[in-house]
Amino acid sequence: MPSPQELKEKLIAKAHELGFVLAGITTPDPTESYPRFESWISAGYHAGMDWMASEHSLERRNDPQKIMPACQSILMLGIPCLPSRPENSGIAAYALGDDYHDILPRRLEALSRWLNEITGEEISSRWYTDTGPLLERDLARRAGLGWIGKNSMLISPDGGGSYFLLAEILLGIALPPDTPFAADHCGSCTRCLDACPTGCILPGRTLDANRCISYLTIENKGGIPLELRPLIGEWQFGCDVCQQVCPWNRFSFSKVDPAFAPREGVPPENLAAEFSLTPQAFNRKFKGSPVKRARRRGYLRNTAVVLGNGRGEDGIEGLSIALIDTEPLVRSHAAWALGQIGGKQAVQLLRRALEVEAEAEVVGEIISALERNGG
Ligand code: B12
Ligand code: SF4
Ligand code: SF4
Repeated sequence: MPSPQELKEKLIAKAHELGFVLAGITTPDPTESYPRFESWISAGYHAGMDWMASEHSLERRNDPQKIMPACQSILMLGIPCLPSRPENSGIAAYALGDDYHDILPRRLEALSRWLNEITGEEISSRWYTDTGPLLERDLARRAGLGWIGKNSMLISPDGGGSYFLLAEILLGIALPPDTPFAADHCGSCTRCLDACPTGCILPGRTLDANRCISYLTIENKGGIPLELRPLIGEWQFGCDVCQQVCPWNRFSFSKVDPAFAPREGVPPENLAAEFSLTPQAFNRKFKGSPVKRARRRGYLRNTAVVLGNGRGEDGIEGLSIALIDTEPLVRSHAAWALGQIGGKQAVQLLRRALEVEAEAEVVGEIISALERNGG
């Protein structure tokens, strides 16, 4: 069996081979920044993500050994996700290609299997990416991968910036930990704070999810608050503004994993045509894509908001289909969007919809859209 140091070097080399450009080891000690997380939850900044505040999740998030008592070290990994696609595509960079929640676990499993082979032992392991009750950014900082920027992203100084995703393997073997990242390379820069469309970035390197476009367009299952809709601009799924403006992202990783290459039709060339997606067609199109997380109704809700913000008359035809969608959420946001576009044709469609609409919430949106256009 190789020495712990040799084993660590080999493990990290293998992780690089599997596409994890960033790799480091940390201890399974409780995360020092947990009190920050707790006060974030107490302030309600997690918005509708109730799963984050559950007693069970809180207890485990503080202490990795509560998840795996045999854990002796944690391998923290980062994989670049910025495909070579022009920015401002309306869909966040990480969501243009295949879903990392599907791709990465296979690689984490392969890495664990490889470790067993090379040591000749059954080393206990548990792997996660995103969905585990772990404070991934702080663990990554502790494993030396980078610092936490003012936009709350984990940023790598090694030419990587922040366009990468995190994953980890809890290991039942002690490996020498890396030096935690202590420096703060944000300095006096405030570009992300100045550029965030909704001003949701908080001073403590966290944000208020209630106002974050990423939350509003992905995790939020209900309506988007009226006052925030115009601020969403062109973001149909997720948001990258606070990363696009970050000077550290001028130098992103040169080698991007083929799995994150943009899928066909993402982002769609013709937004208005998306309203014709039946539930089956939506599932087919977004099978294996992160976009499926918004579900059809969330995706079409967002699409309506983007068209409303664009105010182009070419959106009207698609929105007329959205106005008779089976989902009230889609109909209400389509009504809002038509109200934003305005003009004779939009008003006619809204009046006709008012005659047949049965849902009180949608009726309210139609009336308010008509009022904005002179009744
Ligand atoms: C909930 C969640 C969200 C929420 C809330 C985001 C937020 N900033 O809190 C929403 C839906 C808004 C979201 C959005 C996005 N997310 Co998200 N999200 C998560 C999730 C599941 C939990 C994050 C969390 O606990 N938030 C609560 C706050 C309090 O925790 P935190 O941000 O981790 O902050 C901790 C540290 O930063 C630390 N800290 C802060 N300041 C300091 C200072 C010092 C000195 C120290 C020591 C520590 C410290 O304290 C906090 C508590 O530990 C993680 C996965 C995970 N399990 O961790 C992914 C994760 C953070 N998301 C990720 C991504 C990619 C995104 C988006 C870019 C997607 C997009 N393009 O739309 C955006 C980015 C928005 C942003 N600027 O953060 C990646 C981030 C990768 C990276 N390089 O940082 C993660 C790690 C998922 C993954 N496995 O790759 N996300
Ligand atoms: S993801 Fe967008 S809305 Fe959220 S903090 Fe960053 S810039 Fe602001
Ligand atoms: S934009 Fe500036 S302040 Fe914000 S994370 Fe990047 S370097 Fe830090």
